[in-house]
Amino acid sequence: MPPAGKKPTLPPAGKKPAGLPGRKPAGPGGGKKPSLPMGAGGDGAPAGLTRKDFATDQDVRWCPGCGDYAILATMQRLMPELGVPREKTVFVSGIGCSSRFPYYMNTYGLHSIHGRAPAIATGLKASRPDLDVWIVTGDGDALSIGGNHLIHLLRRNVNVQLLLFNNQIYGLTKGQYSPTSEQGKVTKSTPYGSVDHPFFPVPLALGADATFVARTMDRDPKHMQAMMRRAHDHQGAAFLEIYQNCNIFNDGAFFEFTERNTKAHSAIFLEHGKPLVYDNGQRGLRLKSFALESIDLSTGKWSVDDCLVYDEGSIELANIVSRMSWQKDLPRPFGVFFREDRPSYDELVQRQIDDVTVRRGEGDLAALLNAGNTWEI
Ligand SMILES: Cc1ncc(C[n+]2csc(CCOP(=O)(O)OP(=O)(O)O)c2C)c(N)n1
Ligand code: SF4
Ligand SMILES: [Mg+2]
Repeated sequence: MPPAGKKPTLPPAGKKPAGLPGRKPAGPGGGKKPSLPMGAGGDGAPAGLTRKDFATDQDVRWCPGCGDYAILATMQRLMPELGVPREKTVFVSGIGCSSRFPYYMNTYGLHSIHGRAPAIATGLKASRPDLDVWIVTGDGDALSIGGNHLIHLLRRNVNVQLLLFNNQIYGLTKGQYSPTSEQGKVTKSTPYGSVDHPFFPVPLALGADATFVARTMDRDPKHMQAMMRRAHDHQGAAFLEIYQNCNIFNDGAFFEFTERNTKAHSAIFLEHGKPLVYDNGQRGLRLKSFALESIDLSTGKWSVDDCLVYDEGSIELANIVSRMSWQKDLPRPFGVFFREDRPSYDELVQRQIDDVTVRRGEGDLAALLNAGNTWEI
């Protein structure tokens, strides 16, 4: 956590609500945003809200310079554009610096239990599908104590957006290594270097059958906003990893990919239907057997036509490209790795309730509780 007593300045200015709880059967196939009545979210948002309407009167308790500010500012700028009323928007977080996010959003929010934001958000979305639910979590919160809950949220395809602020460290508890810290990381809890093999969140999300998987960075607000919007537009669990600088306990963890002097040749931006080109058009990636190879486009030997054209609907490509994170000689990918349509958990729950109600009539909870064997104590 930031040094006590500091009041950093406010950050610079800057879905998909599914069907209402009213038992609307959800059709198979997913991918379609149900239209809502005015006032129910989406098209019902009051016009004229600005970024300031989404800021709160709370003192922001992040360290000055923390990457969390840029993420907050980007979200506050995006919110009016999404057009979802504040009272229909909920931010659910776990525990960590990142998880303080709901205090700073003028919407509903739950600063919940360590690692359990996905479980709480699942219950919320299943019982109130009209709400637009965002999860904010950190690499420790989501992948250590909450690893189990994360993978089940993704495989179930709960219709929420999950933002994983990855700073490769436990910030709140003052700098212990996390599941995304690199091997050999020296921290107070690993004074001789961590021996753990790290997780890469993107391949993990793909392995859990997430239907939307993307990565962005705190230092590129334009890209970050575009990815947040894509996550929001997706019907189903949208997983967005955000590289976030913790300037106190892990400063510069991602500078190679985010800073002007190295970004062009260290980062590549995936775009559906476009060739994989980076380094200001000087280099590209081609598929060689089951792996990617970096090719020099400046010598005349190779051209853009030799580069792989990205297809975000291909799980095979997504798996190959996500594994590039392990290869030092290849750039780090950002953008949407994968997207597919699949009915969401909350849709299926509602559909099942509808089906059973048609066949058996409205349920009677009191009768259910008193059915079968009961005991008086
Ligand atoms: C049950 C429980 N175990 C451990 C902790 C201590 N703890 C608080 S936050 C945290 C990790 C936070 O790391 P991360 O999720 O990466 O968030 P960051 O602070 O880096 O944003 C830990 C271990 C706790 N609060 N509760
Ligand atoms: S993530 Fe790091 S820089 Fe940000 S508030 Fe926490 S300790 Fe401070
Ligand atoms: Mg962290």
